[in-house]
Amino acid sequence: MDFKKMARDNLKIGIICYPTFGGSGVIATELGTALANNGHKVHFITSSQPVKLNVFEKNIFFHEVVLNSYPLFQHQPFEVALTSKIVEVVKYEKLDLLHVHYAIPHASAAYLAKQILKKQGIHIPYITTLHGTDITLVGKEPEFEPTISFAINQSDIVTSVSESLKKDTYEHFNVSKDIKVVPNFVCVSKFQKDQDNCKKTLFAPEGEKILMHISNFRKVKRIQDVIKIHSIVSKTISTRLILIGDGPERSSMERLAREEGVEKSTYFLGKIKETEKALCLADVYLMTSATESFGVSALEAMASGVPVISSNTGGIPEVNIHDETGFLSKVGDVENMAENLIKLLADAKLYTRLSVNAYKRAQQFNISNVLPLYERLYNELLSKL
Ligand code: GMT
Repeated sequence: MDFKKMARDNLKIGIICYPTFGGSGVIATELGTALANNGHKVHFITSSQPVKLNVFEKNIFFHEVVLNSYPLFQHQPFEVALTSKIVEVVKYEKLDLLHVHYAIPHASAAYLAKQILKKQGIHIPYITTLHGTDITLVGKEPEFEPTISFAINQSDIVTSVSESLKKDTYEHFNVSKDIKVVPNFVCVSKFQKDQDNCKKTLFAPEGEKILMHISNFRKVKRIQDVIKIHSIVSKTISTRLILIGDGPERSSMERLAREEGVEKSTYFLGKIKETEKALCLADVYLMTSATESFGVSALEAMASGVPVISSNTGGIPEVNIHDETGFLSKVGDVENMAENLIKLLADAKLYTRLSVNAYKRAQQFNISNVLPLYERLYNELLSKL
C-alpha cells in the first residue's frame, strides 16, 4: 500500500479565517466543510466559532483563540495569541499544512508560527488566500502594507479569488510571488428553490417584484444606491426591497429609506445564516459595491436563478456577465441600474433568459469544480517537502 499517497489523500489541514459573516469567513468555512466531507481532517483556528460552521460534522475540529485581557493592554494582542494557538494545534494535531484566509493578520501569524515550529524541527507550509478588502481597502494602508507584502511573499502558495484581485495585489503591494487564481464557489444544490417553503406572499402579497441585497452593511457596499434604485423603479413597477445583513451603515440606510419615501416597501431583516432561504424570495439581486473582489452573494443569487443588477467593478464582471446573467453599470450610476432593472422586470422573455443563464453560470462555480483545485494545490505544496 502507498502510505505516502494515502497521507496526501487524507490531509490534516488548519484553516485560519474570520468567524464572522464576511465573505472570506463564509468561503473558508464552506471550503473546510467540503474538505472534511472528502475525508480530510479540518481544524479551524479562529477567535470564535465560525457562524456557518457545524462542529457536529465528521472530521471537523474547532480551536478557539482565547484572548486574555490585562490592564496594561490597550488592545489585546490577537496576532500573538493566534500565532501561539497555531503552533499548539500544528504540533499536537500534527497538521500537514495551513490555509489562511484573508491576509491580515492571518498570513503574518502563519509566517511567525512557521518560524517558531521550524526551530522545533517541524515544517509547516502555508497557503494564503487573498479575499478582497485585505488588499483593496485595509491592507494597502501604510500601517499594514510592509507586513502584508512580506507575509504574502513568504507564503508557500498564494491564491486570489479573482483575476481582478490578483491584478490589484500586484499594483498595491510589493509582491513578487506568483499568485494563482482560484475562484470562489457555491454549493448550487443548496440553492434550489423550495417553493413550498418560500413565503413570498409574506413580503409581496400582491405579487410585487422582490429586489434583494445581502451584505455586511459597510460603506463599500453603497447600499444607498440599492435604496435609490428601488425608489426610482417603484415609481414604474410595484417592487419590494429586502435587505439582509447588518453593519455600520444600517441605521443611516433606514433613514434614507424614509427620506426616499420607500420605508414601507423596504424590509431590513438583519443577519441570516441560511442565505438560500432568503434568496428563494428574490426576483432580482442588487450589488452596487464601490469595489468587490468577487461577490459571493451575487453568485449565490445566480445559483438560485436570480439575475443580478450590479456595478462593473473589481471581480464582479468575472461572475455576472452583462446581458447574459444580469446587467452591469458604472459604480454609482443608479439611473442606468434602475433602467436595466425596469427593462428586466418588464420583459418576461428577457427575464427567463437571464435567470436560466445565471443558474448555468453559477454551475460553473459549483464547489465540485473548485474543491479539486485547492486539493491539487495542497498536494503540490506537500510534494515539495
Ligand atoms: O464583503 C466584504 O466586505 C467581506 C469581505 C471578506 O473578506 O470577508 O469580502 C471579500 O471577500 C469575499 C470572499 O472572497 C468576496 O466575495 C468579496 O467580494 C470581498 N469583498 C470586497 O472585495 C469588498
